[in-house]
Amino acid sequence: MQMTGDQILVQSLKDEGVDIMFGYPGGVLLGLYDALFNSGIKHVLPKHEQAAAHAADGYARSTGKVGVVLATSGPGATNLITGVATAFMDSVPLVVLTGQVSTHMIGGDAFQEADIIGITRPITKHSYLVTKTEDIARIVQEAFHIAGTGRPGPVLIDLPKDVLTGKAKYNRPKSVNIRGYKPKVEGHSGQIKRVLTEIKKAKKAVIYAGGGVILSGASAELLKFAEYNQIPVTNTLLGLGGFPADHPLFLGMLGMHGAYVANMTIHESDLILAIGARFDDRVTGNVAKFAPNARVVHIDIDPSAISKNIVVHVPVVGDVKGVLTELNRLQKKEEPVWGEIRQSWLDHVRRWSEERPFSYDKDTKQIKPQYVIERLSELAPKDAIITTEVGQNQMWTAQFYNFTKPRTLLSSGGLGTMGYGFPAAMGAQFANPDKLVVDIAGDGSIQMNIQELATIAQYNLPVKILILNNCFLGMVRQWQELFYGARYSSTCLASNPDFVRIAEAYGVKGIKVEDKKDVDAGLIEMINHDGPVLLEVMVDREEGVYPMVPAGAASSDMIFGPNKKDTKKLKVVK
Ligand SMILES: Cc1ncc(C[n+]2csc(CCOP(=O)(O)OP(=O)(O)O)c2C)c(N)n1
Repeated sequence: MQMTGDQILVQSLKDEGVDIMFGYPGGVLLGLYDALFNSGIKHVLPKHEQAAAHAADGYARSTGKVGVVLATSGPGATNLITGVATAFMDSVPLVVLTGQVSTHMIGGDAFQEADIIGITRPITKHSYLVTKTEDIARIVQEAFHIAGTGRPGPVLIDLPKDVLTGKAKYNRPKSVNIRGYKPKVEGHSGQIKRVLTEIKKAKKAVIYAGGGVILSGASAELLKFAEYNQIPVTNTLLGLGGFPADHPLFLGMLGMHGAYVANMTIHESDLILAIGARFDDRVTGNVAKFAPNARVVHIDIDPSAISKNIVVHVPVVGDVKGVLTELNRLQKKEEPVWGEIRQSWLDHVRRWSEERPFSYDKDTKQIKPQYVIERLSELAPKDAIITTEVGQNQMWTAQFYNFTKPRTLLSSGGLGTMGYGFPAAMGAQFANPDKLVVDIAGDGSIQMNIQELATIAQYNLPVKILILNNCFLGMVRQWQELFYGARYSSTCLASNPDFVRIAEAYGVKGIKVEDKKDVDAGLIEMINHDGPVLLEVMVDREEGVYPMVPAGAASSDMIFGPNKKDTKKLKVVK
């Protein structure tokens, strides 16, 4: 039976098990939108394509499934770029569908034409320009396979108008076979044995676990491995939740705003076991000074990540879950070797954590943002999903929220995209209708996609937005305070709107808290309300994120904030 390209596309998505997608229509997609109508696939209409991409990303990160986003040719497609780049940097599986002008018009500066394949080449794992209607089913199948296997990432399919309106038979191959694409899943057994030798030799080992642990579903294996060897564990931002924050071996996040104990442990270690992590510069600081005495084992599915930023002594290319399972299996036969040496290292490490834990002034009358996050962490259920924006709000969340389960923190790590958290929370809420989903936001970043209040109101999606309002682009203000003589150039948000009234204008419940004693009540009201809520908390404008490794310093060279600041208040500059 002949079908139109539009119908083939919809059938292909159904055959991939797609039940929800996020998109925005336009001229070249009219037929496709008609085919989607009554297709059984839920189509969510955010109010900006960037938000559609982040929503698909939030759906993917919270479930491990491939997220799907659709935009029209030209401006629709280019509006996706920040979302695609965000997903690419954090290895999130997406299939990105874009409309394109008809094949004979491509390259002719047609109305709403953009070379989206060219524009997105550096930020996609792979891309397809479909030139024949009969190829659609195969390409969709391949795209899902590529997006979700190996190191996951976004795959783009550009769909010209005539390919969508053309007719062909539905022809979906029985299996996927892509020449040149065979991700290496199993680690080399010789290399795996070398890891065990390194562990036996080490006196001061540390595990540095990244988002790869969560992506491969290896949290249980990591826990077993760490416990068996009694090796302390530090997480990257994207790794948080991959190891339980309440575990005695857990050191907290490492890096620029990481825990003192985590950075000192890495710095003094003689063996780093990097698992599903990529030695990002926010983690290493000055690479020349990073962990000067350590041998480095790196377990990662992506061969190109090995020795990219740091010289690796023992690489193991493979899926983290498989490699850890094999390490655990081999170790079962052996007697643990840690003994006294391991114990004395752990004691040493513990001293660092007692010396300088994350802290803030608890006695002040002002509302400290860290306090709000601590209270949320205590009041929210353990399986709540937290998304963040970017800036101080993100770092305080990483420091003060106790993530004990994988896929409970969704945050833009690699690209650091302000405006990510709210739409990502929408995607996560659609995927997890029964869970509490909270976006922890700054007053700056929430305004980057604030129009999505309309979307959560429309679908009565119970997303909660918690704005930590410090009347500044806080993270940038902090750098200006520290390194630019407190000259606050263009970081004061004097024109902030009345967020509660904005929420209400969209039909969303708004709550404002200005007094420390009302924080708990505000949070509880937010959590218990069964629809969408925006909670604005007025926090100390001058609070900083500490410790901090200044740019270019060694990760052991942290600066610490004053325990108490004088009470002089920052003025809002009109
Ligand atoms: C799209 C985008 N633009 C600019 C930046 C640079 N940037 C990083 S943090 C930050 C300030 C964020 O302010 P706010 O959202 O109020 O959060 P706070 O730091 O106060 O918690 C800026 C401008 C960014 N990360 N992303």
